[in-house]
Amino acid sequence: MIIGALCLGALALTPASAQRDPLAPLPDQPVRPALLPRPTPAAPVTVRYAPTPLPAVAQVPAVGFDAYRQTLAAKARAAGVREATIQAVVPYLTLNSRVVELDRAQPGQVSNPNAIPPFGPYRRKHVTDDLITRGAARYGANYPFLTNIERRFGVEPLVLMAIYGHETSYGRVTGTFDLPQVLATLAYEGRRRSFFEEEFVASLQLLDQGVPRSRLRGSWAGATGYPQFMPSVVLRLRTDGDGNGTADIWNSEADALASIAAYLREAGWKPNVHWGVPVRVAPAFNRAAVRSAVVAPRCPAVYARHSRWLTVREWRSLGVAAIGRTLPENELATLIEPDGQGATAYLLSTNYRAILDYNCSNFYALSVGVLGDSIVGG
Ligand SMILES: [Ca+2]
Repeated sequence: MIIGALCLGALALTPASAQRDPLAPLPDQPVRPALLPRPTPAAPVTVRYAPTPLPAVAQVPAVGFDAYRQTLAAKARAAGVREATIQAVVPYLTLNSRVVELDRAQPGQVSNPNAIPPFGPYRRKHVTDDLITRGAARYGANYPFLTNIERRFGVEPLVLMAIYGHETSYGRVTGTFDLPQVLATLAYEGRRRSFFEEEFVASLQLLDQGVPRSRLRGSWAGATGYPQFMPSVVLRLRTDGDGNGTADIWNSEADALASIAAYLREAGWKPNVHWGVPVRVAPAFNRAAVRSAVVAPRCPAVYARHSRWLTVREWRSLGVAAIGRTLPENELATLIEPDGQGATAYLLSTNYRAILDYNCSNFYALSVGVLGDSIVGG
């Protein structure tokens, strides 16, 4: 039942951020430019190389885009966007070839589990001393506010701070791409057309609500503000955290943190349960006995790395021992071993899945949890 409820919840939600493609099972594999052949120093100078063909990226034909603008305008009109807003934006839309290039460089599905990279290098890149130190300073300085947010939304504040740190380095890196342009480009490119068309219309609805065009900036994939929300998520969940009467996720940390809390609550966050805990797995542990037979309807490659659900008590009886923090004895948890057998593993509570709703990547969600733990001292 719990699994079913969680899956339905996941289906109902728009991921907060599309910066790392929710379709891709693992994030942040560095996108490396193709290596051009070079002569070694000893090679004769007469060696010639055929020119490297340009990749197919950035070659989306612009000829159809003029007509496609009218499609976007019609969709905006159908959604009730003001005509003045449509006329101020749609005629001036252009294709952004850099966005197409970045989108096509996204990692694909991992078909060979042996090719799954370990978590360690990603963790070292995303759970840095700098992020921990700055997160801890903010956490301490805003503790009364964060306690208030926890009372209001039931979400543990360390996770809010960690998402804020992971997404934008606490507001330092929020992206400079023009949202209507990148959303129109990604919709036109067509890989996920209906998703990006809806987000494009949502960006116009934000303009209708009085958000200045200059503020509608973000990542190449259309995520904006301190929490890196997609426009439809901004429309639905932006929250006034500091009580000044406006919900400004672009300039107010309090509003951003409250908005992240609103997102996680909607994604099914259960109060007073930690996201997960690091564990040691006994060497003789029978992994086949805890394998999950469920295929998740959303990002199945991500969920395929989780075991089936057992209570924390059952896990302990199988020799899975918490290192430090613990989860409640009767809480259900799944096991993940992101660095393979013999390395630190994690028992993940149902709340871990709320973080996956924010961004469907195990590396993302684990590093958010580990960063949050580090911010509060372990
Ligand atoms: Ca506010």
